[in-house]
Amino acid sequence: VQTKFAKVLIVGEPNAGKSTLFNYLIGEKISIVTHKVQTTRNAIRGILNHEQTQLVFIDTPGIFKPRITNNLERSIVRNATNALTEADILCLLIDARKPLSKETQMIIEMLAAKKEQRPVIAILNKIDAVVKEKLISQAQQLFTLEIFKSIPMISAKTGAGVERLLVELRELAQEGVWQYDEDELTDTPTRNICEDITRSELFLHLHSEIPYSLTVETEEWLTNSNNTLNIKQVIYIAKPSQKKIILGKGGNMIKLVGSKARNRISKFLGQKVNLYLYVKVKEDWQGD
Ligand SMILES: Nc1nc2c(ncn2[C@@H]2O[C@H](COP(=O)(O)OP(=O)(O)OP(=O)(O)O)[C@@H](O)[C@H]2O)c(=O)[nH]1
Ligand SMILES: [Mg+2]
Repeated sequence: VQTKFAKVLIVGEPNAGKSTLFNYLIGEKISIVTHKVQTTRNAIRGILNHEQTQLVFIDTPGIFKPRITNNLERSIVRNATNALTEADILCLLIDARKPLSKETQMIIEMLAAKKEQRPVIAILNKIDAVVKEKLISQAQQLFTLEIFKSIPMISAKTGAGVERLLVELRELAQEGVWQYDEDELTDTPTRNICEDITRSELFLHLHSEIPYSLTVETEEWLTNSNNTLNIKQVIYIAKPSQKKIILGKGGNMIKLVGSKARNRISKFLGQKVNLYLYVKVKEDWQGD
């Protein structure tokens, strides 16, 4: 049987629901989701096989206009735009609840330049939270741009419309060899996914700007004799003054984040886990 293969890029403004869609498609919570913008930092690949077709989805950081002075913001956006050249099919995810944003319009301009080389699709997301009339006028507005091959409407949260989208993507896939093994789910290392789980708990529990400037790294990953996995992660912060906030009163915050993250990591790995979190100052990591 002739196999088919396509890399499908998911781009869009921050908070459009890209990682939610990605996880729904892959059937695993590989990419972290929060209600805050700029959750995803690196492009992450997930593989979905169906009959003879292999689709590789690439979840990217939301694209926005970075502040020139902010190296982290610039590298986040670069991680997304670099991925544009790698894909066979480009999907722009749009939050249909609101009018087309500046960011989305900026991305549409980037995609317009690519539409001769590969199909570009505009996906209206969050239809579970929008009235029908609004959806139709949004779709019309996008249609008149003459850039998009189609304008499917979905809810990444409920899964509505996603199966139809998949049928279309499989039809667009070209004949070619599969680039990943049949049983492979992602090429992102497991420990990076676990670092992201901890980072997302910090995002969820810290009500401040700090999560945007921190990073999580694995320092130790060891299975002990009781078959329990010991993981040591370091939370790198930009300023010494942030340490107090991350630790919380009497260590409350770090304990809460640690126990939530441990449960999720343990569930993800299907294994008992001891998670040890350390906070360290790394003055200039944003410039790395
Ligand atoms: N109602 C509704 N909410 C959604 C839907 N899809 C995503 N969301 C919510 O939108 C928020 C952002 O979702 P993410 O998947 O993290 O968005 P993202 O585009 O990956 O964001 P960045 O990584 O920051 O660019 C979360 O609170 C999701 O639960 C949807 O179809 N309907
Ligand atoms: Mg994301």
